[in-house]
Amino acid sequence: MKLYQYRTCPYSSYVREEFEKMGLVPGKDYELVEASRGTPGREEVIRLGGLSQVPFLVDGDTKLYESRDIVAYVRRKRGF
Ligand SMILES: N[C@@H](CCC(=O)N[C@@H](CS)C(=O)NCC(=O)O)C(=O)O
Repeated sequence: MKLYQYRTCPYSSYVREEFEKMGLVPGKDYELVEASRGTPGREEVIRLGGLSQVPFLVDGDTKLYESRDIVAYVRRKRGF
């Protein structure tokens, strides 16, 4: 599971915080990818999802842009 994001984006912070509440550890349970504008991470977001927006989650074939959808998806996946 990869979360494309950047530190000062409030929607990205919300997702990171909710992941932390679920006990998910970056670097262990998911990969954090720096995706502020102009970074290779942002290019990947556009290539994979078609939009230049973060946070963006990729989990296998699942690709999600909306922070609330990302949190809801991972909650469901973790059985919360
Ligand atoms: N409704 C979206 C909003 C996401 C959003 O507005 N993200 C901003 C950054 S915080 C963004 O990607 N803006 C375009 C950009 O940074 O190029 C969500 O909840 O995830």
